[in-house]
Amino acid sequence: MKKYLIPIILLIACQKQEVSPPEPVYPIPSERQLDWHELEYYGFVHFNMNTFSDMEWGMGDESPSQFNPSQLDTRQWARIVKDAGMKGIIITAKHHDGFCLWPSAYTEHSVKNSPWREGKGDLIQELKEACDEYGLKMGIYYSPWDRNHADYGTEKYITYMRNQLKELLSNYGDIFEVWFDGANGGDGYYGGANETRKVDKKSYYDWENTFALVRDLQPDAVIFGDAGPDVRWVGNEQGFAYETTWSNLLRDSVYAGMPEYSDLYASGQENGTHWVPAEADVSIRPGWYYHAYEDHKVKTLPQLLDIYYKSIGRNAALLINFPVDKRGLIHEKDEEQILKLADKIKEDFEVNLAISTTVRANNERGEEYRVNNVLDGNKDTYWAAGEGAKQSHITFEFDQPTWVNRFMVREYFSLGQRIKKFSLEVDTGSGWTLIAEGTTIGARRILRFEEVEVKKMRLNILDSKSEPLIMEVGIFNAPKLVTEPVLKRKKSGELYFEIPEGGVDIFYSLDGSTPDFQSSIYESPFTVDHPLLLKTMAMDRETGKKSEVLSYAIDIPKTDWKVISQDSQAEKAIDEDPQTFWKSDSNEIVIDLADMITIKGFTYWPPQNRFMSGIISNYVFQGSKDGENWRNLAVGEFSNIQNNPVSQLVSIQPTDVRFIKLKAEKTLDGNPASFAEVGVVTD
Ligand code: FUL
Ligand code: CA
Repeated sequence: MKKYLIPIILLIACQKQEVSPPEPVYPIPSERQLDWHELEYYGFVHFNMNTFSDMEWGMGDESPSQFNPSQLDTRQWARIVKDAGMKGIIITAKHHDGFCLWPSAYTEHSVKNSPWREGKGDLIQELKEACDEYGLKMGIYYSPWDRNHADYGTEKYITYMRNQLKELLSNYGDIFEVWFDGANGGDGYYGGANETRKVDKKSYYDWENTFALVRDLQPDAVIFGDAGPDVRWVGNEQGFAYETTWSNLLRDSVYAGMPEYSDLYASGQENGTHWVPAEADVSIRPGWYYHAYEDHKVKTLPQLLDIYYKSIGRNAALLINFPVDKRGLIHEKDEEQILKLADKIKEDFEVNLAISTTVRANNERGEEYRVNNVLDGNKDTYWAAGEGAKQSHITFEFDQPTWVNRFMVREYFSLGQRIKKFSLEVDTGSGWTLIAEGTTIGARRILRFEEVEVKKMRLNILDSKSEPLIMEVGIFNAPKLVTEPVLKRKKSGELYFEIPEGGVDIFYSLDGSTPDFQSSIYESPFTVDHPLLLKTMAMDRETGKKSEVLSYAIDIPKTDWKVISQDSQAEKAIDEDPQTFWKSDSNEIVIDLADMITIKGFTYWPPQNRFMSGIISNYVFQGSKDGENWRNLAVGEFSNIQNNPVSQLVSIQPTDVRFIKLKAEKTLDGNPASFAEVGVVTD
């Protein structure tokens, strides 16, 4: 009996009506772009002269002798990137300051004249070896703008740039992406000229021939630039794509570094002529390069997770940067955070609940394009809605009511990005309700919504360029993100908590004890009028998962405090928000505490914005009973405030005062003193 089975199946298959595949909707991705789409998530490393000059954009006059990492270990980078679930590393081979991480034959401004490995080192080679060992791909960032090179701005420099690209693209094996930065033209060292050089960004680099060179040497590499040609910039450095993100781009209207790019082109266009998908780039710290003063500003898990959902979940690839430090290592704090993200992503997408549903579509093109293809985990099979269909829907029916909070859907984009409008509905047992609406889907779209118990879910394609094609669908119930609650305060003294995701409970204690689920549950803002230590944690009561416990020293409220100043901005120094600050032209702040108070110290928050100005390094702190006669209560310096610009606390002998004055004797950059927040200690 058994041996007849195969011929019979073949017979049935042959008798089946042959259905032709859907026609492509142009533009469509090239082979090299299809390979690139597989990566989705990879790492950036900014490590170069700026690491040692503590700058973001070096001038080009730095000396190679400054480049000297003490423990450089590209295998450490590769291990972390691999553990983070990323597929490759792009390295800043040459940044705007012109220093080269490989011993280029065409310049003296490179590692070969540095003390690192006694001038024998080649960082690109070391990285390549580490990538090979860890199964990662390597990409090259190359800044066209070069503030070191004497010829920058002339024809000769283009030859130099191409010679360097030849080195980078011939000597280090396969390169998966060549990253051309759009920032260029401006002042610089330029071999000693120290002047401003502007270039015509459209024509100066003769991109056509430079791209041809890349194609010739690395035919499989994608080329990144504002205008592609293969992969485009997402238009911001925060790492997010847009609710509407097309892989199609009006490429011929765009050139690298054009000022209106972010506003007009970054999200792609429905009628874009070329396939140039978006890559979202973001640094794990505020800066692209390492600065010790940003050690406390490494992005937190909720921030990183949000970036993940807003890039990969919105039809873009995600490129996260590690500012490798002066040792030549990814900093411990950066490692810790990126691994937290990796764990959380794994957890969120662990179980695809869609697999166990019964899936139906209102229509399908034919047997080969049946709707079960969206659940087979095979990226070569897909559901096609049928000739002429621009609207249609897929229904997922669960055996039993199931809690869900994520919906992931992918178009079969090899035949073009098509879908223009969709919605998601759930049936909880009492009919359909809309829970999300959207525009583009593309390579991957992930929707996050409040957890809901459903019997059925329905994806409605409401508008599409042509017959919609869906490659994959996932339905998940991501565990709640149980991160520490953040305590905030209003000027009125009211305390309130912020947590990134709803659905967890916040517990707190006001007596110094460690909170547990029997402690007070936070419901609404509350006031405390005396100093105390507040401890708090978040907990998901369903799973019992707890966050870390955080402690906050609460002091008296600033309700009736006033800054004595004509400047309306002055209140920002006592609004309980360290993100707002007041720049005082007189280099001091005088505060009326409204009552006579016994103080035991004071606190100072320096400004928290990216390029902080007016941070006080040396201070005089004074008190007064009448606002006329002042007495010095403390004089000193805020040590290490440059590297760690967090709240500074200075204790004093208990003193009765009604007025306090904090004066800057010196600020780090010589600019007028800035006060993000000033407070007193009374306990
Ligand atoms: C920008 C550069 O100017 C930054 O320094 C950094 O390299 C970032 C990735 O691209 O255009
Ligand atoms: Ca403030």
